[in-house]
Amino acid sequence: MTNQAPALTYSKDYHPSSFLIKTAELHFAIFDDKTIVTSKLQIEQNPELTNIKELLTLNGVDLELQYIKINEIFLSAEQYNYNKEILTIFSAPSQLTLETQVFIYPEKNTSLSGLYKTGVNLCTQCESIGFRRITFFIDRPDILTQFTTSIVADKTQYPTLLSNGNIIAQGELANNQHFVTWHDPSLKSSYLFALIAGNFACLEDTYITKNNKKVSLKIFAEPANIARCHYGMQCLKNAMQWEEDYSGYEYDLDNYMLVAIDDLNAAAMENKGLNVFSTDYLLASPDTATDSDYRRIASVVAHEYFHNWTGNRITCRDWFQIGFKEGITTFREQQFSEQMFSATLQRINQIRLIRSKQFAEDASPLAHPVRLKSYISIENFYTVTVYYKSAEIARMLQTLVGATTFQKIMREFFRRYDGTAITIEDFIKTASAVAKIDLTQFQLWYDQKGTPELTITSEYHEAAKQLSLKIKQTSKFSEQLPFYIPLQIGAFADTGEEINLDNNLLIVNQAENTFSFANCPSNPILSFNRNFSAPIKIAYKYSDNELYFLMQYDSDPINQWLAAQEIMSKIIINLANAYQNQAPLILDPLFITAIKRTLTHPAKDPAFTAEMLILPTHNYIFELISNIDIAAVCYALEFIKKELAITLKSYWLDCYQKNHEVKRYAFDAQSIGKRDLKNLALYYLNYINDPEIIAMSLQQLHTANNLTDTLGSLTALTNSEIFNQSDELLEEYYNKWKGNHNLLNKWLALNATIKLPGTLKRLQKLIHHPAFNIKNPSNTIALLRNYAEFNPINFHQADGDSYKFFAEQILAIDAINPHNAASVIMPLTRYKKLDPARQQLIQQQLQNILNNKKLSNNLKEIVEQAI
Ligand code: B3K
Ligand code: ZN
Repeated sequence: MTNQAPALTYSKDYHPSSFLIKTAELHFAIFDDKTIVTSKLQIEQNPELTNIKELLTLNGVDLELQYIKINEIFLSAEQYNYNKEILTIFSAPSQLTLETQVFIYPEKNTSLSGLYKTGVNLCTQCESIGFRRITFFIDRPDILTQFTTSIVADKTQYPTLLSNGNIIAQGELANNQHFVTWHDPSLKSSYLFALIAGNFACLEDTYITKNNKKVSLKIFAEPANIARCHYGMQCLKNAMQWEEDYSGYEYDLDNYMLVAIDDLNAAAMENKGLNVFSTDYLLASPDTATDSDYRRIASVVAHEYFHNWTGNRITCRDWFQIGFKEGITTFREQQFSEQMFSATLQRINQIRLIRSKQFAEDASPLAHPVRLKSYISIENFYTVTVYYKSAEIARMLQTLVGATTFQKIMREFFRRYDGTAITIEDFIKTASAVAKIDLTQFQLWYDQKGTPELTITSEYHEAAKQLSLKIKQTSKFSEQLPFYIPLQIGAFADTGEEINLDNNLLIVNQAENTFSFANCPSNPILSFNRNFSAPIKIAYKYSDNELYFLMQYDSDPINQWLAAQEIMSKIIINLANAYQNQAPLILDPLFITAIKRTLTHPAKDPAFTAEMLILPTHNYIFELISNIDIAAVCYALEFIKKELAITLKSYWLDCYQKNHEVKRYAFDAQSIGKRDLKNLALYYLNYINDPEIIAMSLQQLHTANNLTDTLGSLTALTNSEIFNQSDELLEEYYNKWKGNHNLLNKWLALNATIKLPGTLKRLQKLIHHPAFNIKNPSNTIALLRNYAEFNPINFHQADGDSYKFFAEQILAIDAINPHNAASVIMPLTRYKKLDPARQQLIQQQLQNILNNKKLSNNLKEIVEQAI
C-alpha cells in the first residue's frame, strides 16, 4: 500500500520477456509461524530476441529474502537489488540456475493472494499476480515453465499435501514430518500454480477417456462435508464428457483434483489439474444448496474444467487478453449448461445478467472494453464485461458463421496455438481464415466499450408487399466506430402466423443501414434481436398490442420473455411517474389479463412460466431512466406486486397448489421448475397480508425437504408486513445453519435483503455477529454487497446513513483484502443516474474513501474512476 500515484500498465507497451524460465524446482517447508520457500529456476535469455541489454529482473512482493545463489554461488549484497517488489540481478549470465530462499507468512496473509491460511488449512491463489507473493519469478502469463514442487509439513496437522501434476516421491521424515513431491509435466504460467496443505477428506472416482486413458478424479473437502461432494463429481464427469463430445479433447494429465475451501477471492480457480473452489460453488446437498446453487455448481465446475484448454493449454500473452480466456470459457460453459438444464432458462438468466449488470457497467464511469487499454490493478478487471460480454462476442461469432464452422474454428485454433500464450488477434485470425470472412470490424467488440443502441423504424408498402427497415446505430461513446452486429429477426401476421422473410439475419454495420424485404404479405409485427443475438439495446416504437402479441405468440421464447419485460418496464416507469406526480395509481387491466393468462395457460416448462411472471429488477429499470427517484420506482414495483396478488389471488393459490409437491427431493428440470413457480406464487401471495397465507408459508417452512423451499418460505415471511416473528425465526435458522458456510451466507443474504424498514440497524448489529467474518469474501458479498445491490429502498434511504455505513465497511475490508474491497464496493460506483441529493451523498462517501491514507491501489483505481 502506498500513497504515491500508482503506475498504469499499457497494452501498447508489451514486449516479450528478455529471459525465460524453463523449469522451476520449488521446496516448501511449512512451519506454524512461517513457510520457507526455496526455489531453483533454470533461466535463459529469450532465444527469439537478439542483443539483450536488460538486466534480469524478477517479481517478488514482500518476500523476506534469505539468500540468492547463481549457479551454486552465493550473491553478495552488491550483486543484486530487492525493493520489496522487484529483484534485479546486476550481471546474470545468458543461462543460469537461480536459487533463492525466502520466508513468507501465510498465517498473516489476509489478502487471499499468494499462500494463505483458510481455516486450519493452507492454500494458494496466484491469478493474476499472487505467485510473486510466494517466491521470486518472472510473474507474467507468457512465461511457460515446468514445475516440480516438494512440500514438507507436520503429518498430523497437514496430512494432505497437494500441488499440480503427479506425485513422484513421498515419505516420512523425522519429528512427525512428511513430504510429497509433485511434478507437473505440462508447461504452465505461474498464475496456474497451486499448493494445498491441510486436513481434508477425499472423494475418489475415475474417468475413462475416449482413448481409454484412466484419469483419477478427487474432490477434497473438510471431513464433515465429504458427503456433499457427489454432485460436484457428477458435474465434473459430465463436463469431461461434453468436452470430448463437443471439442474432441480429452484430459491430458493422470490426476484431476478439486478442493473446496471457505476463503477465496473468486468462485473458483482453474489451477492446472488442481482446481480450487469456494465451498459454496462445489458442495451440495438438498438441505444446504438451492436449485440455483446446484445449477451454478455445474456451471462453475464445467467452467474451470474447460479452462484446461481455453486458458491453461492456450493461455494469455498478457493480462490484456483475459477477456479472451474468460469469455470463450464462459461461452463454452454456457453451452454445456444449456445442454444439461433448460436451454431457455439458462439463456434468460444470461440475458438478465447482461441487461441488468453489464449494461449498467457500460453506462457507468467504470465502462471498459473487453480488452482494456490500460490498468492499475488487473485484479479489478474480472468484471461482467470481461466475462459475460466477451461470452456474447463468442456467441455472436457462432451466430455469424454457424455452429459447425464455429467448432472448426475452435479445433483449428487449438491446432495452431496449443501450448502457447496468445492474443485476441490470434483467435480472430484463425476464425477469419477458417470461416473465410473479414472480421476486422467484428473485432471492435473486443476493443470498444459501451452498449450499442439500435433505433429501428419500419415501413410497409401495401401495394408492393414490401417491408423496409431503417436501422440507426449509436453509442454513448460517439467517437467510436460502428459495431458489426448480427441481428436476428422474425415477423408475424396479426393472425399469429409467422411470415417467412427472405433474410432473418441482418448485418448491421454502419451508422445507418436499410434493409428491404419483398413478398411480405401483410404489415408484420416484428421481433428483433431474437435469442438476444447481440448484446445491444433496441429502440423500436411498439404498440402495447404488439408487445402483448409477442409475449404470447413469438415462436422464440426468449423474445416472448423480452416482450413481457418490455411491457412490465413501461408499466413500472409509468406508475413511478404517476407516484411522483401524486396521480392515482392504476394497474393496466390488459396487463392483469396477460398475467392471468400466463397463470391459467402455463408453459410446458414451469420454470419458463415463472420467468414470464417475474418483474424486471429495479437495477434494470434504473438503466432505462435518468434522475432516478428511488422511492417512486420501489413504490411502483411493490404496488404492481400487491395489485397482481390481490386481483389474481385465486389463480396464484391454484398455481401454488398445483406445483407444490410433497415428495422426495428431485433435481430434474420439471421439479426445479415447479419449485420455482410455486415459490413465486407464495411470494406474490404474501403481498396480500392474509393470516392464512402466513400459515401456508409456515406450513411449507416446517415441511420443506430442500433448501429452495425453505428459503422460499423464509423470504416471503421475513418480508411480510404482518408476520411479526421474523426475528425469532431468523434466530432459529441461525442456530440450525451455523455449521455450514453456504447456509450462513444464505442467512446473511436473507437479513440483508429484507425490504421492511430497519434493515440498516440490523446490519449494523450483524457485522458483529459470529455469523459474519469480514475476512471472508463470500460473507461480505452476502451481507454487504447484497444489501447495496438488492435492497434499494433501505440502501438508498434519504439521510445517507446507509452509504456511510457501507463506505466504512469498504475501508475495513480494504485494510484486510483490497481485491475484495474493490469487488464489494461496485454498487456504490453506479450512482450517476440517481437524484442530485443522493449523488452528492455518495460522492461524499467516495471522497472519504479516497482521503484514507492507507487506501490500497485496487480500491483507489475503482473509486477514482467512479468519481
Ligand atoms: N480465473 C479465475 C479468476 C480468478 C481471479 C482472482 N483474482 C476464475 C475463473 O474465471 O475461472
Ligand atoms: Zn474463468
